[in-house]
Amino acid sequence: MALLTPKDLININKQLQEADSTVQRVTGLDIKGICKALYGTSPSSEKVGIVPVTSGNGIIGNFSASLHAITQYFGFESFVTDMPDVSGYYEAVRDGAEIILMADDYTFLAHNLKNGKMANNQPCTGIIYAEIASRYLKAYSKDVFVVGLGKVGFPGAAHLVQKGFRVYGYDPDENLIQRAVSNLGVIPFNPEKPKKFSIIFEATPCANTIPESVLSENCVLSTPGIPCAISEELQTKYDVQLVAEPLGIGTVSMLYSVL
Ligand code: NAD
Ligand code: 2YG
Ligand code: MG
Repeated sequence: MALLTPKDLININKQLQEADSTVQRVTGLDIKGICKALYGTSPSSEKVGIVPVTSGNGIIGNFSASLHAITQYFGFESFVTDMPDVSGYYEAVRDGAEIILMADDYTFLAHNLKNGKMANNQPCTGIIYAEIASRYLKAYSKDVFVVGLGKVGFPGAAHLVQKGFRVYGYDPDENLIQRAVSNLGVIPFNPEKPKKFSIIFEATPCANTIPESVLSENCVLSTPGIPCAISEELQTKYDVQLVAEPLGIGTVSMLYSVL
């Protein structure tokens, strides 16, 4: 289990602004536009209550404050409760929250108390990063390389298959490749047979997961994975369009999915 650190979340507003302008350049839509197109929903002044949770590894410095900044950035009214855990949940509902955001070490959820809809961060993150990749305006084919087929990568791969892309998948865990082949029709990527891609979606907790041989000039790499999948050197060498941000894109995907 790879947990965020306070350092990942430094300058979250700047990270979001930069990600938003990259998404706009790559797809022609900003992040809100992507969410609207993906879920067919729009916010109408829903109030979001953010509840800090102390269980397991406990509070992550900057986590609740970052969720506050992210929700405000995307135009939601929001507040962080003073108390954590059950007392914080009580406080959030008492003070008018319509959507609850909270996370322990295993689950980060959004729960809309008005319509009962609930979202999990992992599939919502995979789906939105895959959606962004799929909308690359300069893609030269329908081939997509998916690196990492775990809790974030698998739903992203499923979304790409459902959108009609030809998905090549890689994960060092052979069981996960087999699951993606039999459930989704993913084509196993063979590292011995190099192939170049203009669209790459990555979701692993490891650095340097993208081999140089798959990069084409000006390809898009859409990746929620932390640390970043590619070195600055390779990014510059191939002029890679990098969409990477630690918390906001996945969070707004969750919020739009429960509207
Ligand atoms: P997971 O453990 O379920 O899946 C990760 C997968 O990556 C595993 O199947 C693993 O075998 C595979 N992997 C490891 N090394 C690899 C390599 N070299 N090449 C290909 N695959 C490799 O984890 P997850 O829940 O899917 O999360 C993936 C990453 O996304 C983590 O870093 C997590 O912190 C991050 N994440 C980011 C956001 C965000 O908003 N940016 C949101 C959720 C998760
Ligand atoms: O309330 C708090 O401060 C903590 N209980 C939050 C714990 C979140 C743990 N989860 C993660 O670090 C992530 N893997 C999930 C967050 C999605 C963005 N990467
Ligand atoms: Mg994100």
